[in-house]
Amino acid sequence: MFQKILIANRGEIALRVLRACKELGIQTVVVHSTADADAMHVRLADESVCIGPPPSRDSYLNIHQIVAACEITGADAVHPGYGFLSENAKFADILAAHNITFIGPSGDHIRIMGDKIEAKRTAKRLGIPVVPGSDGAVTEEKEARRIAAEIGYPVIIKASAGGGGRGMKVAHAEADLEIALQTARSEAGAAFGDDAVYIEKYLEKPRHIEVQVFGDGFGGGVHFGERDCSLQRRHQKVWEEANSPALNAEERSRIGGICAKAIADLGYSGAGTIEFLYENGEFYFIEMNTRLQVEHPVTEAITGIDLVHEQIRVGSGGGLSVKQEDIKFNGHAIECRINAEDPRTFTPSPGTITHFHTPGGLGIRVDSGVYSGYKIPPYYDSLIGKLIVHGRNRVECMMRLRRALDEFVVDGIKTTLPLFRDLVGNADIANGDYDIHWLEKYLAKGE
Ligand code: MV4
Repeated sequence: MFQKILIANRGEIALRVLRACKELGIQTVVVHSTADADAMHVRLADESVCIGPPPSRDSYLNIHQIVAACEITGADAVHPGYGFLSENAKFADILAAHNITFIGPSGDHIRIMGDKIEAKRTAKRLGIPVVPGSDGAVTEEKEARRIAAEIGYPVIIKASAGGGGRGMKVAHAEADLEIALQTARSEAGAAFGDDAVYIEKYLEKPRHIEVQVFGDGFGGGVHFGERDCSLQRRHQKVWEEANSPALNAEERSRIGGICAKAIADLGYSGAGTIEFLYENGEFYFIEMNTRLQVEHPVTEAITGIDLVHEQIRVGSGGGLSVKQEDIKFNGHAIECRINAEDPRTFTPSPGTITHFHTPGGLGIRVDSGVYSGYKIPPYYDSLIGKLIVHGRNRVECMMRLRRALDEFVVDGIKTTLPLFRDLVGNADIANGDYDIHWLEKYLAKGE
């Protein structure tokens, strides 16, 4: 097991990882920018190293400063959290070259999944159902026309170096195709320095369902069920749940089994998320994330398993603490992302939190790095906490969530709490009847 882990992140996820390290008796080092000197994770860590000025590229993204902090403190592993360097293959390779364990998959696996064309080709080879479309990059309009005619309109053109919704263009008919292809290619070239694009059938009303997987580091793979993350705004998840209201146990175990086997065959190590679009009872792979995700607590709530403990165990070569047959899905969990933003316009609202009171009681978890008197710096993303609620079934979970939202107090700044108080009272949400476009339509109506 590791003696000392350096946490290369900030905010609620730095605290989340720190808690797991403490429970496992592992010493903790955190790195922070000058803007985060008063952050909770800095106060609670055994050691902290200031690695630079506020902009991320000069601190949380500065690989050399982080490696230096490892050397100075004698950390034997790095947990990258999510965002920042968590899916940076070069960072994983550099740490390995310094004999420091990157708690995550190999640089090569990160690289494959970062290239969306390569990721899709790999998924298909491993027996994962993918969205119909081109086999690789498409450059010529003629070829694009042939593929689109074959799969049928509408089609979507995506940047291979994109992901997470960046660099996509929809063509509803052949007349739109040329412009869609040209703009997608030039935007991809400008944004990512790589103009490779691919074509897929455009699914009009899917849900976003993702499967939590783990490779044990010895060629084994398991799945921890799925999360439904269909409620998004501008490709930012807002509300996530496990299980998906759309799946039954048989569908869960079928797609989960396919993903677990693929992860084993790939020789993948650590936590991963296989993202699907789900429409008319069918799953279509879109991307794979090679990190721990923001929404991992809903999976923890229904399985009772600490996924960060598992990451650390696997990273240190100790394998998983559970086999597939030990992973049971118990009840229902929902996560609300509480952002320091205007609940209608989503404009960031940094500043001082004058009063912070979190709900409690059975089935309630709040992951947050903020406290009364804390000043939110304006340099980073606006997530200030997550409310995760568990119940024996979805109805109980929703009742408990409504109560927890009533108790939650965040004064001094604007937050997205009022949005969630509206959503828990909505009939479509109560019925689990929503797709990836539901939230944007709801917000556009201005109800
Ligand atoms: C799609 C799609 C429809 N058809 N691909 C957006 C983020 C990126 N991960 C993939 N995305 C989409 N890919 C096909 N073939 C619709 C989206 C999409 C979306 C997906 C998940 C959650 C919210 C979304 C919002 C708009 C579009």
